[in-house]
Amino acid sequence: MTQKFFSTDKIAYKGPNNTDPLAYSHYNPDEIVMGKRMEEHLRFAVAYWHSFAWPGGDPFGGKTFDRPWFPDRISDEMEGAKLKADVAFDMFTTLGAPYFCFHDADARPEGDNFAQSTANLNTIVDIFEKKMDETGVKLLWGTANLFSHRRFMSGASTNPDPEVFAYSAATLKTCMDATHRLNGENYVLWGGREGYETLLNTDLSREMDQMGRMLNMVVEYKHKIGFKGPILIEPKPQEPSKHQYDYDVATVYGFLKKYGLENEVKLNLEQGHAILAGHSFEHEIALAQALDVFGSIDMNRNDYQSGWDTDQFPNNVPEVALAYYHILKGGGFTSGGTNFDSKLRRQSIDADDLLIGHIGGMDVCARGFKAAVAMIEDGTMDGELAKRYAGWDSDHSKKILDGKVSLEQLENHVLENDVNPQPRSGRQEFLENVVNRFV
Ligand code: XUL
Ligand code: CO
Repeated sequence: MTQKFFSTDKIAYKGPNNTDPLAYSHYNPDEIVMGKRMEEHLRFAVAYWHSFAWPGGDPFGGKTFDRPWFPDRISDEMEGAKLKADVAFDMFTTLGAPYFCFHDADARPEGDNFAQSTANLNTIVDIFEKKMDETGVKLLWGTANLFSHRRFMSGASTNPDPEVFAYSAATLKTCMDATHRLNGENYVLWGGREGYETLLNTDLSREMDQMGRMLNMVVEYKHKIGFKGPILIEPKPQEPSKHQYDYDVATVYGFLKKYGLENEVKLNLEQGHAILAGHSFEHEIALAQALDVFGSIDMNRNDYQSGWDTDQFPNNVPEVALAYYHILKGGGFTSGGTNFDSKLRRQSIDADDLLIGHIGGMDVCARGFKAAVAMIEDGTMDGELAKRYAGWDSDHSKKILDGKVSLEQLENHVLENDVNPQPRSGRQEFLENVVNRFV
């Protein structure tokens, strides 16, 4: 790179009294928490698309970001893609972000045909490989963009045209190959157009079968190439489609069961998507854990008034704290991590705004995480939960759950013991006040 893009090349931790906008106040990667470095707990990742490929447009206006790698600034698109990779890795190392995530379409220019697009991708993957070696930055996950190009407007695997299914399968294969080559720790599928606008033109049952078949092919290929990380589905209820098939955790789990994939596929949960589906983020996390399909997270919030997916950096510590509380209770991340699927507001046009957005996100996550650790170490909340369900630990109760007791036997039990249960307080306010001690 001839000219530096950012004004600094190192974001340091300066502690909670810090006022330097280009330093961390709470994220201290080397701090040992619960026996592990904070960096290893949180496993932060930068999203290539929002930071480097998104031009800042909205439905009423075009690009606001003036980046030297955009096509109106550099005529050779491949040169632009290389410059973009330079700046991206410069940002990862400046932030000290251990991971990044990318779609094929964020990283390489679209070719005139499939073969050329793949060749472009592989050229950039060569560059990524070299830069990852040099910097130690790792790939949290790779994914295919099967939603932006007009060929995918009626869906990828759920398209009425089997040739679009084939094109999508071919694209998925190239992206899985790229992810495997770069030692990606997960592979993500977000079904951006896997849904419908109107049932008047949609055969829902057929489309679900197509999607189930594609996912099975992805799993078969993963095993064939020896990719060790999990395949992750990212649920979202709507946007861009009016209705998306991967609505939320419960819906995706039902889908996985129907197509025999519940032991093969896990989930990448996004905070903003949970809210769009009418859930809290911790609900989606706890449910995925209960169903044994929790994988990774995209930690970006929505604007709660506007009602769409605004992909903002997180800034609500109490919300983030409850998310990490559940993640930690489930044992923490294994292959997953904290990806910022976050973009700047379109008026934040300075290069350093990209650093500042990520610094804020990482600091908010670190604060929430530390609060979650304190809640766990304090133990009041867990203790309350244990007390609330203590009755289920008796031998009699265990027999019920083990299927050894019938309705008639329970009727006898109630009659013989004159059972007359008395309600007990759920103590929600008490528990909320406990949480408030830590956030
Ligand atoms: C879209 C979204 C995607 C996925 C990856 O809402 O979250 O960026 O994370 O395709
Ligand atoms: Co996402």
